[in-house]
Amino acid sequence: MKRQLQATVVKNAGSHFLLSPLPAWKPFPAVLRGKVRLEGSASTNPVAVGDEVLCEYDDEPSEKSPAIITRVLERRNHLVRRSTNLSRRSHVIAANLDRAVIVVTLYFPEIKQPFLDRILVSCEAYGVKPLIVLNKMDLYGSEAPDEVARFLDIYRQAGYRVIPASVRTGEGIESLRGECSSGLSLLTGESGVGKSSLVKALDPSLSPKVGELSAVHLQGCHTTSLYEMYPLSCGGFMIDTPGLRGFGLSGLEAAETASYFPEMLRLSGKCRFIPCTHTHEPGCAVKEALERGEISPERYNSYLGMLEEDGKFR
Ligand SMILES: Nc1nc2c(ncn2[C@@H]2O[C@H](COP(=O)(O)OP(=O)(O)OP(=O)(O)O)[C@@H](O)[C@H]2O)c(=O)[nH]1
Ligand SMILES: [Mg+2]
Ligand SMILES: [Zn+2]
Repeated sequence: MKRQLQATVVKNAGSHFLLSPLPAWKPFPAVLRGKVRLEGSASTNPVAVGDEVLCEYDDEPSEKSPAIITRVLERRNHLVRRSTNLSRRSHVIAANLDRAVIVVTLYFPEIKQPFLDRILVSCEAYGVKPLIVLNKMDLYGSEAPDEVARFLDIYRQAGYRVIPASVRTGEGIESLRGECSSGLSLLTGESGVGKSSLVKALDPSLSPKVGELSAVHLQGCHTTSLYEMYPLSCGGFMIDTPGLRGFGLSGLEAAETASYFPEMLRLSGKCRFIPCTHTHEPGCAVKEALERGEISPERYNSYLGMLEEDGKFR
């Protein structure tokens, strides 16, 4: 007699998965039925961590006789990226998220602001609430406060919540725990910024693998290689992910792009010409705000970069 169960994907190891009937934490192995595999051909992975699925099993599912995933239920939201801007296929990072925690560092590794902005745009486009963690505060020393202040200014002015944090000193950990104590959170960002270290800091009983930075380039070594969810003792669930190398935006229209910059969206309708690309048009409210310093040049440049790319690859 086959039994059916609804469960959440808590680990994705390519063709093998772990499922758990959340909020209960009882992970068991599962595999995909061939048919389900084909349905999601637009993306490289039809099933992602966070997906709600239906599965069937005979007895207790085990490594030897895993449950079989028969259906992926409709997603509340999901986050997608293309591995490069030229690739047509997209990769679903995770599904059914309450928030995405984007981890960055000013140095070690050095921040790539346009990359952060692309992840933020993607969160806005896919309806996932972003939260920025500026990690490794302990390393910035006395010369960096100006740069820290500038970073906080840019993103807070744009309308984002930014938590300065340090796994070493514990700064910001309590605030982050407060944010992540319910629902499902995703940790994302470049390799080596401290995503797995943050999981450990939030709940010391957990032990995701933490890597060293490469001595030469002071960059991460891609220590985390799988998408894996952890139950936090404070109540929420957290997905640790492999460090991103690039973030190709998937299927965004040029005209939409500005609406995914909250500080530009606020001005929509105030430009003389509608639609306005906020590039060459006279009477553009966005460019006026830029001149008054109410929109940061860094964010505006990221926007221009996205438009340019969009034109190039279309
Ligand atoms: N000084 C300092 N080092 C940190 C902090 N957080 C993490 N690290 C160090 O940064 C290195 C990388 O940490 P990980 O947690 O493995 O980084 P990750 O983002 O999970 O990296 P990937 O799994 O490769 O994507 C390790 O040597 C950590 O000890 C921090 O707040 N301060
Ligand atoms: Mg990691
Ligand atoms: Zn405009």
